[in-house]
Amino acid sequence: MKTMRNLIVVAGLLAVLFASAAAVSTGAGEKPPTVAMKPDIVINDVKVDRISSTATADNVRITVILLNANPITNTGPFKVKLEWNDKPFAAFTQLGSAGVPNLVNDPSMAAMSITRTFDHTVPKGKTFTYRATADFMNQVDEANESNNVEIEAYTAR
Ligand SMILES: [Ca+2]
Ligand SMILES: [Ca+2]
Repeated sequence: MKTMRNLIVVAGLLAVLFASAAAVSTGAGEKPPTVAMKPDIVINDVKVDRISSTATADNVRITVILLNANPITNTGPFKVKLEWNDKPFAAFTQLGSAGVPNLVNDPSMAAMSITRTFDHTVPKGKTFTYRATADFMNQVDEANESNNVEIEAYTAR
């Protein structure tokens, strides 16, 4: 009995599928259906600039510049995080995260990037490495998920 009901449900779904396929193919003269392109969040640059300094440390501002590399796509909301460590191969500690509401790539508009900044203090004589990761919560399904991390080091002298 249950199997019969499942069969009826499957048949119904197939009928809907065929109906929508027919609706697409009757669009004579229209453009062929295009596959929706996925967006691609890219970290364009990570910069570390000294904004002030004391006898013992530099106060730095880390600037993360984000782009969407794929034309005619939107990312929707996602987050970027910034982490740091104070020696090579040491574990990273999260400094902060920031939200981005949307990254549009519209070729008819000027190139659009979004910048997020984080402030930190580096003791004199230390080299800190900063690692930015875009979409670290995997909110956006992208054409390329392997280009979302960028690293930049800073030495306080
Ligand atoms: Ca990406
Ligand atoms: Ca992603």
